[in-house]
Amino acid sequence: MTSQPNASDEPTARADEQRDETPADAGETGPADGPDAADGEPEIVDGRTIEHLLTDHERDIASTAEGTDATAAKRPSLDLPRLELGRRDFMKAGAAVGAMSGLAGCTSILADEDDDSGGAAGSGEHSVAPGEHDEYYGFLSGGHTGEIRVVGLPSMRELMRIPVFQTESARGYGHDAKSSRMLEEEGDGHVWGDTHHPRVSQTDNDYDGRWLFVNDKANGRMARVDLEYFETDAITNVPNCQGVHGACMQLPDTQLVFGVGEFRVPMPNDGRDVQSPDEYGSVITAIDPETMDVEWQVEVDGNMDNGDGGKEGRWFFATGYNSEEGTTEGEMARSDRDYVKAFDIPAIWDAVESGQYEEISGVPVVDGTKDSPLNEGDRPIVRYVATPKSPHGVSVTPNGKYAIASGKLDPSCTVIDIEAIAEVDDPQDAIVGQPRIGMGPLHTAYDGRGHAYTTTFIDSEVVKWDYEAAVEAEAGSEEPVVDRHDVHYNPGHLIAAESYTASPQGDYLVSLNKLSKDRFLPVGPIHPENDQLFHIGDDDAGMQLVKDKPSYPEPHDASIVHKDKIDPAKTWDPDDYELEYVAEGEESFERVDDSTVEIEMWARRNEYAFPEVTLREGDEVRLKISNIETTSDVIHSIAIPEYDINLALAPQDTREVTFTADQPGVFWAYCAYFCSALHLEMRSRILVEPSA
Ligand code: CUK
Ligand code: CUA
Repeated sequence: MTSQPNASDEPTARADEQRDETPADAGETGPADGPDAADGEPEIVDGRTIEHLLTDHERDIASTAEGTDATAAKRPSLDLPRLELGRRDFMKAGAAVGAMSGLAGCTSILADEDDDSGGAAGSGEHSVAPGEHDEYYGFLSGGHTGEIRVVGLPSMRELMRIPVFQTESARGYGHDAKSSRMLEEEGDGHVWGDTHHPRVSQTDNDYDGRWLFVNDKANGRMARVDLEYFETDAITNVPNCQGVHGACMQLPDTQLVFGVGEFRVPMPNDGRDVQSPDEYGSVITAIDPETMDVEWQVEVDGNMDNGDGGKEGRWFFATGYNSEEGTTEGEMARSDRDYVKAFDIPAIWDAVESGQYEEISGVPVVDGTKDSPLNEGDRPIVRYVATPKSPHGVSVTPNGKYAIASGKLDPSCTVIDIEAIAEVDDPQDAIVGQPRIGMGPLHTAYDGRGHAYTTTFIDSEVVKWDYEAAVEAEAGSEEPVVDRHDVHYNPGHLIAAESYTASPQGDYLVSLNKLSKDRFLPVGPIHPENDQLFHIGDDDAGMQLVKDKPSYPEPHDASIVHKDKIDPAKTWDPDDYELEYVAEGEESFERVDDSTVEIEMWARRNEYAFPEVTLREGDEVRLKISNIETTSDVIHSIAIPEYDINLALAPQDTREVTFTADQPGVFWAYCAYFCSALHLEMRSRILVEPSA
């Protein structure tokens, strides 16, 4: 996959070349051979098959990467018949030329020349002046940084980061006793996570601003962030599954939080069945949002992927790939259809309550595989709806009528009638629409006016379509599409303001693009991603690209919540934590025994209660400290060098840490938050006397 698109190639020649790369060949040749090794019978490419486009797409990524050297940057454009291509357009050209080989239409891709892609600066109407506040909170996952990022919309200014699965010294997360205990006990000491899907709790199908839940795809956990303090307050280690990928809730009132298990593994994964992939399983997990306890799990066939809850509380949908239950890429992408699974939540509860489960790792696991007795009869617990092909995103329309799944390896989205799911004998009859969206559809968001917006990874577009029109139209029709807009480049998720509620705001949408290529100043070989803001409030004007925001790798999904629905604390309320506040005059230093010391102290501008602390080598020290400031934004910390400690202390907050003073010497504990003119003087001398 090293060849650059050849300027002299006719589009038709390229198309022939692609036809040689049949899906079957791609599966058999293996990664080392690359696409050129395929020499099977030419196959007429069916419009619904895109393996050749994927191959082409990979090649274009390679060639564009080559184009980032200085020489290539000077090359203004590359001539192809009918197409004037700059470097930026390579990706699209690959997709468009490929598309021409397989499809009659798709002229819109070629025609859409004016794509507003001009600059990174925001347009005036959608900017936020210095000192003014944004309209929305955007909560973006941080992917393999393990965190949540908070941005304001429409400015796209990053406001805060919330560490979830990783330690973060600036917030003292993983430094103080409570957060380290949480990371230790619910993560077996893992130091990172992979957050994908941040979902904000709802009451009556609207954001209540209480919590945000987010998955850990790496180490199979679900976390809860308290949105009063913007702080992770609970983590649950989910048994019987390797990665929790999709995350969503039972609505309308966040009765349960669901984690969708992705990788199939033995259950429990304790060394049994390692050589028997047939025995591996994949589960969804239901978690109580208050206690964060795992209530039950349901095992299914195949891999699962993303999930979304219906608005009325009965159904929960998960997409899946690998219904083949293969273990290699070739095996996983063989079938033309995989399943959207519709979970009947009350029926699952019935099974749990009547003891129809197997307890694995202390959790009731209900059998939801296709052959399960619980899927016979007139109230199956899981209905398997076959959709093309490796469906990825699934999201329920704001009115609760449809679940829409994106084809990923098929250009269509599948519209499933949620009410019909309960009524039809054959789950396939619940499919009421299958519009053709574009190449590589991944995720869908809503504006509340009947439009769906779907990202197409390969076409690099956001496609706006009318989902009722899709129900009326023939399967495979492009007619429901009302607008399409380039993004830069290769989008994964997109999210519209309050799209996951029953009443989206309909004004803004963010496309989370995986590749930024030459969109920003170069910063070395790892590029930022590109989050692009669209104004979608004017259906006549169409989607307007308003802003580019480079993003540290790598946000997947986001939730956008109106500012009036979040009520963050300005200072801590000592009633909200377990530790007792240490007021001025209550400071104490107590030697409990020969090797144990307990210190309770406070911090304020520009001092600690104790300017000096004397310890003995080997002392176990329990240090509790309160920030006794009442003024908001006056934050202190206590950093203790050599002991890897930095406690961040917001006003009225109290934190605790235990460490062993095993290093004799003098250590200046200091405040790491620049808090006042005398900040540099804010310190305490810690003397650790050698043990004779
Ligand atoms: S997934 Cu990342 S682009 Cu984890 Cu929701 Cu689709
Ligand atoms: Cu307190 Cu700097």
